[in-house]
Amino acid sequence: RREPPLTEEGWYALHDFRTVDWDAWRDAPERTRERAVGEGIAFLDTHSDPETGGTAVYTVLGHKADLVVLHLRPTLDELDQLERGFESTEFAGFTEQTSSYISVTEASGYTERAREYFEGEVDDDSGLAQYIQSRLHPEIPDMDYLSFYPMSKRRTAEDNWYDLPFEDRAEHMASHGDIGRDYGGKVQQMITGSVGLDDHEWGVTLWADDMTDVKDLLYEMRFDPSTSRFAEFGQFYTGRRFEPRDLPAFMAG
Ligand code: 76R
Repeated sequence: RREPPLTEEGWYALHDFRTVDWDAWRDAPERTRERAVGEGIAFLDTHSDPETGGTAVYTVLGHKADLVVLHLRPTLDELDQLERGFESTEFAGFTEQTSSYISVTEASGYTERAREYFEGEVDDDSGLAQYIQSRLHPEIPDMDYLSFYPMSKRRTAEDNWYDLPFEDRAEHMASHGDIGRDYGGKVQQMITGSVGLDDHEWGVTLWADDMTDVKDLLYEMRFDPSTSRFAEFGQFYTGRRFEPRDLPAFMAG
């Protein structure tokens, strides 16, 4: 029997993808539209608090969605309320939820140091503990672009991640982490686990000010065995950050 890595979970994440019914929007009376964007802004603005989670909104390029609202919160109950709270705004009446993803921030004990943390041998105010806490309770960075996709680890007869001994998986994750760290400052990532919560095993949320940095990072990872042999991907989404107060400009096209 193989041992799973120890994990610790932090905030829950909801990626709420929406398309806009542009025909209905154009046909709506001016007063309705003003009320709708007003409600949309009020909802998105009052629901951001970096202490207890965060909310950010992005336009989504391409046909898969027009918007994604990302919420991070300590409990699923809060995410449930937020999802329905948004649905009850007049603004949401002009949108349709085309996709969504439910997951929870996750740190895993693959590295030697992380194992010490999980075994309680590390001070709460040490750099390592603070680093892990920042991965579990991330502040949504003030970066312009977002990339999101769900992924799983492969389970085929030849390449089955879940059949590998712990040491082999730890080695793969170490070389994976080495690639990632080279992009420090350029690409920020949030790894959220979704086993039992959604259709894939993890959500990958990446932020950057230059999307070619994301492309370079992912391309490099594609050649690393942790990805080349063991990764299976869902759909990719590309978003651009905007402030809630710019909702009227977004809706004006
Ligand atoms: O060094 C550390 O403290 C953490 C090392 C680390 C782990 C354990 C790490 C580093 N990741 C870990 C786990 Mn990651 N990560 C991805 C993707 O598109 C692809 O090919 C893969 C999608 C990206 C882009 C990425 C980026 N990582 C994981 C796991 C869980 C595996 C498990 O538990 O079995 C997945 C699914 C996953 C996927 N990773 C990093 C990055 C980056 C940029 C880093 C370095 C970040 C840093 O050190 O701050």
